Amino acid sequence: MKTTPTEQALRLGSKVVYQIYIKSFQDTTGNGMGDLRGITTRLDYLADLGVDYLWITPFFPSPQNDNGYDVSDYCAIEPIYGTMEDFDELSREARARGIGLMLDMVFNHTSTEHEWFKKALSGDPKYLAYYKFVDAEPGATPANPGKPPTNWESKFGGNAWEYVPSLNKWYLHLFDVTQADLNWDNPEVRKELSEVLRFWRGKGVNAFRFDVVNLISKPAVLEDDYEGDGRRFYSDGPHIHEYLQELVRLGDIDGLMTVGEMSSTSLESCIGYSNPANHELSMVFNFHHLKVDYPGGEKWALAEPDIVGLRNLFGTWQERMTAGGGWNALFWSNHDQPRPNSRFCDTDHYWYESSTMLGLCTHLMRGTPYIYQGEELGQTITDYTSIDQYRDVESLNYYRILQERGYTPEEAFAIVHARSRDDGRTPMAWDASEHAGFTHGTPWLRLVGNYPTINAAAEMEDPHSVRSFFKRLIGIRKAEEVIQRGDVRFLDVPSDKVIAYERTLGDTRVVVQCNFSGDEQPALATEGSEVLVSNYEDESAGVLRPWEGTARIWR
Ligand code: TEU
Repeated sequence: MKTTPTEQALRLGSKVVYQIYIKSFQDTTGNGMGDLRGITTRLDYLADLGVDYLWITPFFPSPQNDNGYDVSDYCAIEPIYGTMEDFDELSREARARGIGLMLDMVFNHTSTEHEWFKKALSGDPKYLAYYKFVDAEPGATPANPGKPPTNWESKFGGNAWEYVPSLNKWYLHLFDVTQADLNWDNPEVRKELSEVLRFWRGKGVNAFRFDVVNLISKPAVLEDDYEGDGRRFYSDGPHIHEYLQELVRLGDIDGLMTVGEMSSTSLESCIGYSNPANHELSMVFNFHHLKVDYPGGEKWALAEPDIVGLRNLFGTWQERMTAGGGWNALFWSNHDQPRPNSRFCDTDHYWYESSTMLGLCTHLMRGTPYIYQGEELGQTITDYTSIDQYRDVESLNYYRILQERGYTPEEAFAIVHARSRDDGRTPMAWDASEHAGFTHGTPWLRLVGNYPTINAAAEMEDPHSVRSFFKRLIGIRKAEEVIQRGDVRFLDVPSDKVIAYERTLGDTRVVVQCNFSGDEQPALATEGSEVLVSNYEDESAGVLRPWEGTARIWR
């Protein structure tokens, strides 16, 4: 079946996805970690918000070294998160409310606790061929294993290869040492993974998110990278489109709602992944816009965000993905990113304006918006004061690595504080009671101290809250075809702190203007229009006020 670009927009452009980081969403057992039943108890809250799909981060058996992104069995439930019956109940109850579940498939790697890896470690050739094992250098011994196969760096710090003395081989791990990369060049691996999709399909699952899926196709020749950390060799790798098409075909998921997480990707590749004619994925996450505050591309250093760069990235991706028939996932936030209101705006002085302007900025673009739990409440980054309050493996590694690079403990802490993945992973703030209604036990990760005011219960009652604003944004997407499928064009603006774009469909035109500063900025003329949505109550011609986000419509 051929899908035309308009059908694509009709199918995807009216949907909104809500991301649940299960460990931090709602605990029902008192173990301090969220669980599947916790999600079920909060379905009415999510239905009220108006979202269509819940992307739930991995809840499969896992040693939890990377909070579930180290999967040891793809077709079962991790006991801390519940049982298969809990999953079935959640699935049923969600469907009864018109909400679909989007499962998170971590197919680039497995946990080293997975059966397949254990069999590989025992020397079974079938399973050795499931992973990226490479013989040690000639003459290598366990006491002196020599150099790793390449100088590639793990995304969590250190070399990406681990030596196994009993085998005299190295295996590749682009992430933690307990996350071994699968060998997608092996057709049996590809078949196994498509069976996983069929298993969950059989349980009625109709949406999937694929973790770092553009890293699955490694180059045939392994070589050192003298220009970078190795990513240019394996990102959007040689057989990536072929493998994705096969996975979609064998897993029988063509036409379902799917999104691929694309690490250090290119626009051309993303058109390929998401153009319906290719039968790969519905849409893509790319992260270029979330690096505008990385000086020289370095995550572990601090800088002010480059708003002109941000505008150019949004503009290029919006316009060129549209022209190429691709489709964008729209997002600021997920479980790997610090909360964007704290990161890009000023939550000390303009918390409401900051949190709502960001939402308005992406929700009216062309694509499918994603809301990360707590974003709709304006939750902020942590107020942690000490490294032992952090849990994330990457944060703890880099706290050490930064000091090895010569930073003082205080400097290293300041960087981790601003950059940690735990900044977005603190428990969901449900109400003002102890532990914010998240757990009766001890939360696995400390809550942010502002939850007595920033929480769901308080914001549900207030028609002017951040949550009410997000609910309105979702309502506008549902109501306005111009937002669902209109064309998009970025506009020239007389300020380097403003991002503006227009959406058009027939005679309808929407102009969105966002002020990324705490100062007044000049606004574009908008005669003859009316306000579609704004984070300021009254109108003010000619200027954008601090952190103002306003959309105006001509009908
Ligand atoms: O993330 C992939 C990824 O590239 C980023 O998380 C990156 O590692 C991070 O920003 C480093 O600065 C996905 C998942 O979202 C993440 O939670 C997992 O840890 C990772 O894959 C491995 O599965």
